[in-house]
Amino acid sequence: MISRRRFIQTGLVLAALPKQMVWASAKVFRNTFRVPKLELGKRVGKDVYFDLSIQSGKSAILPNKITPTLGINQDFLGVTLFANQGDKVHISVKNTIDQTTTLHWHGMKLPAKADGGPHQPIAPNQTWQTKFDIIQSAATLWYHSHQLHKTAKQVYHGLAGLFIIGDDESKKLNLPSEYGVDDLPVIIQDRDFKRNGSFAYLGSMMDSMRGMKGNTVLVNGVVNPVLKAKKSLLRLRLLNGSNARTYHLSFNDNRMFAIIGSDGGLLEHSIKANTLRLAPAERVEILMDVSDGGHPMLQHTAVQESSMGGMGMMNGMMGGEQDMDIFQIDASSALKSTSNLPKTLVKHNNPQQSLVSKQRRLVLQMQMGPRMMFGGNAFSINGKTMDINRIDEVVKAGSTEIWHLENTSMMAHPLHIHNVQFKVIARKGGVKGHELGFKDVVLVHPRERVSVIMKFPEFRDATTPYMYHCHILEHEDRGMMGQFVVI
Ligand SMILES: [Cu+2]
Repeated sequence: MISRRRFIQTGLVLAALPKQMVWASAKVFRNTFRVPKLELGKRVGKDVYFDLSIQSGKSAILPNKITPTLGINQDFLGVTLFANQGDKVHISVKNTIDQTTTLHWHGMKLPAKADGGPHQPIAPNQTWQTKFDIIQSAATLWYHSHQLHKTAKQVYHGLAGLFIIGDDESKKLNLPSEYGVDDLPVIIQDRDFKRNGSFAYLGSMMDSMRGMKGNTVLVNGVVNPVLKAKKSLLRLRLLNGSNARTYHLSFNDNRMFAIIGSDGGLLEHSIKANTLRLAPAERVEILMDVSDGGHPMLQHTAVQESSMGGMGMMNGMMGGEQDMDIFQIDASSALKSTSNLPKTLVKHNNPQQSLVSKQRRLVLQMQMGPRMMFGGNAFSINGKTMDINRIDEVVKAGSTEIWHLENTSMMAHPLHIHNVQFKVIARKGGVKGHELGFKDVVLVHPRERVSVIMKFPEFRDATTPYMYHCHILEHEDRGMMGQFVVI
């Protein structure tokens, strides 16, 4: 039996240890890691049929509490859709909830009418039928609500899931690819709860200004789960599905991992790293070796993404960051993997600078004052807030363009462009890590200019626009969004 005095001493010893040693030795998560159900659809040759239902549900997220949630084919969040490059997907989306919503295929190259943005609303009890060809390479994409002015709240309550694309080139690499075994989705989201267990959303003016950040982290809808690793080489498909928080990720034992993919698919070469930054909507695929049988914990380290110059108090309020544990891996019974960690992955068909026919400038702004304080359209791009009846940019199909994203506001904004995968060609400090890959969203810091190059797909539609917008969903809903058509 440990005496009280001995117990106190042990406590002191623990307190004196470096933080990461305490975590590594003492902290063990108990909740079971949940893998969203894989939905392969009904396949007839290259035609794949998906039947989706947007529904409300009740979820056990906190102990002894029930949380009202939204989901796609399940109570909370969406099933994982999978299709191959070259497939034609036919998707039926039935809206069984009592509000109008949409489903947007984030990162997908597709005709504007199939995009699932604000121009394809699905009223309650209605079904939206859409179809498109999968023309791009293997990637971890996702899908989520994009209802005008309602996206943030609907995603927060659960309208988001993964859409994985496979292809022949990636299959040859012998990467871990057994879904739920050594190929694992990791959807990271932060939430706040009311005492009765329901989600707390926009409790303060600050939540709506900086975007909603919660104090509880969920992985695939579960609070701080532990993953019992079955294999010694794991592929994690990380999605930052949070409304506003940017994560600075590392493992508590500081272990190295290999970054193999970004938003738009696999990188050309794997990159060794022990930290990575993941802004809202970004995806990164990593490979990690857990053959040591350890218990690594993925953590978020507080870094302020906003900058208010000398206004220290405002800076703290705008950032509101704290260190957070995300999930743990228990590798004590992992079997030796036969998969690879290749150095060389796939060859990229990069957009050519010599073919650039147009350059555009998007200036990201926020207006302080009454509009900001009282929930109006206080966020803008090029001085304009989102207007669904206004086309902001007209792009030629098949053309190559450079867009310069300039942030004159005091907060970082992750800017997302629909229907393209771009390359970052210039940013402060150079382009590094997963930002070397194809991307559809990029974080732009205060007073920073990030330049991206992209080739637009050959889909023409003069009347149905695509969106570009900040992926802090409260900013998107409050005006930081514009529309472009491709002709
Ligand atoms: Cu923003």
